[in-house]
Amino acid sequence: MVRRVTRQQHEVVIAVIGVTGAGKTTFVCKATGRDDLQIGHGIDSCTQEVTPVSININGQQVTLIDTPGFDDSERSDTDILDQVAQYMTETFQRGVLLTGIIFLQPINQPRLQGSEMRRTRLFKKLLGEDAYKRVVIATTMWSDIPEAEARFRQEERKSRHDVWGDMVSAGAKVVRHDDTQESARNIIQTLATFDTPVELQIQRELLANGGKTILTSAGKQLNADLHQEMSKMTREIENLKREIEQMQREKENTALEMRELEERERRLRDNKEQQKKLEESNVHMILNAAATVLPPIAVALARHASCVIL
Ligand SMILES: Nc1nc2c(ncn2[C@@H]2O[C@H](COP(=O)(O)OP(=O)(O)OP(=O)(O)O)[C@@H](O)[C@H]2O)c(=O)[nH]1
Ligand SMILES: [Mg+2]
Repeated sequence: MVRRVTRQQHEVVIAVIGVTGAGKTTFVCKATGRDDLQIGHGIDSCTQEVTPVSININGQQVTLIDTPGFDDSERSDTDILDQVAQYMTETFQRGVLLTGIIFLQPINQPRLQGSEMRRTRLFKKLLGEDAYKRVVIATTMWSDIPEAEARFRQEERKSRHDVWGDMVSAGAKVVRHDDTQESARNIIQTLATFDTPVELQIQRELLANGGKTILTSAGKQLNADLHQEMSKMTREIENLKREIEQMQREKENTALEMRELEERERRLRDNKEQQKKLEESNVHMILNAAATVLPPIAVALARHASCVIL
């Protein structure tokens, strides 16, 4: 049974969340100066476990919690959500309470895609509206695209209520992360000023329902998204099946038509040959008739007759 406990000591604890490849581990390395954490350089997702990393920044104990990213190449969002939820609940029970959340978002995505919208919705459900004021949305990968384009994309996400707008209205901050230690520490500093803990919606909900992820808002959101995706896939499969059937029918028709075509071509060739034979055979007969059937005298008579007529 999950039990609620109170915060035992003040320390800054910040969860770093975001999709895979957003730069979470890089951020933690930059902020702490650690170089032993695994950063992903390929297309595969990298961080496998929730990993707390503690450091003393200007005399203040700060723990950054690096998390595996959603949209993992190997594991499902359900597995990642379970893992993050499990860690958050266990630490919550041990009295390790969060000061804030850094939500990293790469800004080099071509446009607002469905997958980004889905994951943003999921993060919001995980955090809960009450926690928005303790959220810093930090955009990464600025060096990958022209600055004006990155600014435009950030502003677009900020202004849209269904992306970050609702979080911003409730107190979340949107900042640019420049991939430097100074930038990372400035972001941490904006959260370190809070000296009270924040409860995430998922922690509250897991306490209330005995730890069942599916009953939390994030779990329900993920479930609804999965249903929607499954319906879409079912429709796509049905369409593909219909297209394949149609192609097979067309293939059968094509084979029939090909046979028909070949038959006609064969008959045309036959006819041409026959016609040629017929022509040759005619000439042959006339020549033969003139040369062999009519005696020379008959030919002479015929010539003479035609002269008389003329
Ligand atoms: N240009 C640029 N590259 C970055 C930045 N942050 C991270 N990267 C690069 O992005 C890649 C992924 O970085 P990670 O820190 O492993 O990303 P992650 O969010 O921890 O990924 P997972 O562990 O898979 O969830 C690495 O090649 C980093 O060098 C950034 O701010 N700018
Ligand atoms: Mg990582």
